[in-house]
Amino acid sequence: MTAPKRLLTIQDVSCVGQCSATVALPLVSACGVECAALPSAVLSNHTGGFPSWTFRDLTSDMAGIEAEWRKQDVRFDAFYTGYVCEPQIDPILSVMEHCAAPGAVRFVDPAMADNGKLYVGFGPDFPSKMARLCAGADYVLPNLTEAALLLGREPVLSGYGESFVEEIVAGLHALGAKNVVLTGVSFDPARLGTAVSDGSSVRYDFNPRLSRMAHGTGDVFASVFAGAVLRGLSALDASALAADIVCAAIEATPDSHWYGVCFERAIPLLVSRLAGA
Ligand code: PXL
Repeated sequence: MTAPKRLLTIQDVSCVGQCSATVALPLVSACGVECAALPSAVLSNHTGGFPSWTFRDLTSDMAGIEAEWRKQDVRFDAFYTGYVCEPQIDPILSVMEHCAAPGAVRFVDPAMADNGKLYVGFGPDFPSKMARLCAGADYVLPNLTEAALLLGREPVLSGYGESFVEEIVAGLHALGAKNVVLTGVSFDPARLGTAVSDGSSVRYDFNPRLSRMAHGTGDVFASVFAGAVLRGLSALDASALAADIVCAAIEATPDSHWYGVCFERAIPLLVSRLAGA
C-alpha cells in the first residue's frame, strides 16, 4: 500500500465560523491526503460578519515548531497557505524551504479580500506582502478581487471579458506563480467560474451562479483543489471538482446558517468523485 501524501496547511484556526483550518483539515482528509496544520493565529470566530472576535497571534511559535520539525526531519509533500498576516510570511517561506519533501508542491490562496474589498484588519499595503508568497507558488488561487489587488490594480467586478481575465492571469504568472486558478470569473450573469492557466493556455470552467453568496467558499474551494491535485487530478479537473463541491455545499446550507457553508454535507459527494483517482 502506498503512503498517502502529507500536506501542511498554514492558516488561522477560527474556532467558530467554518473557514480556514476547520475547513482544510476535514476536506483535505476527505480527499485521502494527510492534513497537518500549523496554526498562524487562533480567533474566537472569523472576521467576516461576526460583530467582534478575539485574536491570538501565533507568529512567535512558528520558528520553534520549524526547528523541532527540522530536528526530527519532518517533511511535507505539499503546503497550502490561506488567511495569514504579514509577519507570518517570512516564517512560512522558511518552513516551506526547510520542511519540503522532494518535489513538494506549494498552494497559495491569498485569502485577504472579496467583492472589491480587503477583509477587516488588512491595510492597503498588505497585498504587496502577500505577493511574496504568491511568487513561489506552484498554484495560486485568488478570487478576482485578490488578483487585482496583488497586481496593484483596482478590483473590477463586472463588465469585463476574456482579454481582461487573461491580462490578470499573465500578471500573476509574471509575479512568479507557476499555475493560476482564478475564481469568481463571470462573463454572463447566469454563470460563475474559474480560469485555469499553466502559463501557456487559459481554460475556463463554469457552473450556474447560485443566488446565495456564502462565507468560507474560497477555503472550501482551495482545500478540495489542493487535495484533488495531490490525488493526481489535472488543475482543470481539480478546479471543476472544487467548484462542484462548493455549489453542493451552498445548496445544502439553510439560509439561517449565515456564517459559512455546510460543506460536511458535500463530503460524501467529494469522496465518491475521487474514488478511483
Ligand atoms: O475565509 C477566509 C477567512 C479566514 N480566516 C479568517 C477570516 C476569513 C475571512 O473573513 O476572517 C479569520
